[in-house]
Amino acid sequence: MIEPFATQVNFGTGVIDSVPHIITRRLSDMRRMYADPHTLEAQIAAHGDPLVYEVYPVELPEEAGQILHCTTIIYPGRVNDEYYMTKGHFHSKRDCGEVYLGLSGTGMLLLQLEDGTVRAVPMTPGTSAYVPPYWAHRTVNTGNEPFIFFAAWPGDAGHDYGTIEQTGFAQLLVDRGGVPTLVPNPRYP
Ligand code: PAN
Ligand code: ZN
Repeated sequence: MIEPFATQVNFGTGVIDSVPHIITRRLSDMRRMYADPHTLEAQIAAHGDPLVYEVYPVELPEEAGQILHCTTIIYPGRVNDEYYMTKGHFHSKRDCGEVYLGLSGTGMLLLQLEDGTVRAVPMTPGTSAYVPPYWAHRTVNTGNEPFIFFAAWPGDAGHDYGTIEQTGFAQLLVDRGGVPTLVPNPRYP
């Protein structure tokens, strides 16, 4: 039995107090995620492996009935014309959805079905975005400041990163003259 508790979420920084283990993702963790691997390696060499995003997960057992929740902070940046973003995943238990709430900055939630159907949902502070069951999801920072959001999902959902890691999303979100634009992913089968 878990005692009721509350955490304090800083909407401006994304920091959740009392989170013992922060997840950090650097450019070197994103090697398979970008369409232009040469620019990615050049940026790591030139800039010493910059931070792409951080996750503050509230510590809870990953089991049915629990509601896992966290904040994610995606820093502004690009690899060539592709924005900094999360790895993206399906839930291992495909019939588990999720809710995202925008806290700070500007971004896009990309969603994809197993058949390659892609949807994009813009997010700003106050946007409550719904990830329905069966949709893979990735968030992208399309602005010039950190993009921060809160997420809550079922404790037994699990994370399947492999499927997205192998093929990527069917469409890439790229900067075209300052405008976030979806283009076909040449790597997608
Ligand atoms: C989110 C994500 C978080 C980081 O909490 O896990 O934004 O993205 P990746 O997990 O794709 O690296 C979520 O969707 N949880 O299920
Ligand atoms: Zn998820």
